[in-house]
Amino acid sequence: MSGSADNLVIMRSWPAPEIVALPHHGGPLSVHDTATGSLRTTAPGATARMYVCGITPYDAAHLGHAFTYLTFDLVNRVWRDAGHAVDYVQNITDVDDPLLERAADTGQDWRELAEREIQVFRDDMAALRILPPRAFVGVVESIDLIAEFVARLRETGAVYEVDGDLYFSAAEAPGFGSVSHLDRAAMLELFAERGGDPGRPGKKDPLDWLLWRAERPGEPAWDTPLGRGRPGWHVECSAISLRELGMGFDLNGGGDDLVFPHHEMGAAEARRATGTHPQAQNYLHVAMVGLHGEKMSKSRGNLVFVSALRQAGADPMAIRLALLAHHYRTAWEWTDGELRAGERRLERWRAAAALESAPDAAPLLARVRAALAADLDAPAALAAVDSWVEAALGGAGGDPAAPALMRDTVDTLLGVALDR
Ligand code: 5CA
Ligand code: ZN
Repeated sequence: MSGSADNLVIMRSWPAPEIVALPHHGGPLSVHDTATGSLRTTAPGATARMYVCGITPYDAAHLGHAFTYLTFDLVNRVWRDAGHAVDYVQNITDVDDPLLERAADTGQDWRELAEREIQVFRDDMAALRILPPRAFVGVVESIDLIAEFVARLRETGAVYEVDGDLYFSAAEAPGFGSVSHLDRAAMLELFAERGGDPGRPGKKDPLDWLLWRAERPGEPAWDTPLGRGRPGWHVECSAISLRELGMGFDLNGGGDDLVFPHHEMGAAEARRATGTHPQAQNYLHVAMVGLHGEKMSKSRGNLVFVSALRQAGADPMAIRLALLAHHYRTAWEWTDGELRAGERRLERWRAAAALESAPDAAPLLARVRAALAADLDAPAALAAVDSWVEAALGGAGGDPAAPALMRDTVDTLLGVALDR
């Protein structure tokens, strides 16, 4: 396998849904920041900068993924509504062990597998009306960038070699623990569970992590100044976010399975490489969606796919409403009842939006804005719309402009289009 230019595919993201401007502006967004363990008001400049960890494309996109990307979509919408531009970057882990293993197990070419799943993901994101990132960046197209970043880390003296592979020394990681605040025993446990190799002989510390994997027979590898090989996992996100957004960007996030080791190790890399910190002002993590009592995960195979629901005829807006019924910090379980509840809600909202007149929707806009600004309380926003809808369908109000303002509010802030 070679790293020649013919496999350099610059990733496209997906088509953007239209955003309608609402009257006036919403207020600043507060979110629960993992690193400080507190509710913090985000304070972006004219352009808010957000990085979100993207998929490993061997099975995309299940409802857990959708819940995570929807959460950051709310961040995006609330910031825009508050008057900021948003510079949003997302990676794609399009070369990594789990993808290569799946390809090998199923006798597929790993590139074709990734390409196909990335396209399913794009289609799902577009159907769910998730705003696309400005930069949707794959690892395969970023090999040189990542190798340069690893070389830069090596120059700082934080890197050593084990049988040709390069490791970051946890002892040289400035501020290690400042994202997750876990004790060492918990770190060791999670590291073993989530792709780490605490037991590998030759490491100085079990927590030291892989930056660069030298070529193995049958595995993809690229020629770089580090030798032939491929990047480790965490370093892709620190290198890509640093190039695209710099240091101190406004929000770094993903599902809460990424707090440790992924975001801890990535933050340490960025800090060591640049000598500055923080990598991000806030770290936001989304609680896990489960199915049948366990986290929905590709390795467990207990998945419900957005694409399968869509193929079975589910309205993507009902799926979106089903997800919005949950707060991002509360783990929950998917059931068929979730989708049915989303469908019922969508029906009622559409009926109310189609009325000739309804109760003034300006207070509704204010309530939805306030709910989302307060740690993205989507369930509270839905409850506000529900009560307006109930009044409207009950015949209250005589404002002919109200249905349009309600539609725009729901469309722009919640991303739910009510036209059929
Ligand atoms: N490629 C890496 C990140 S660099 C990765 O974690 N890929 S993933 O495909 O496993 O997950 C993609 C995103 O969905 C991550 O942010 C992950 O934290 C999130 N995620 C995965 N499973 C769930 C779940 N069951 N519920 C909520 N979010 C999830
Ligand atoms: Zn990541």
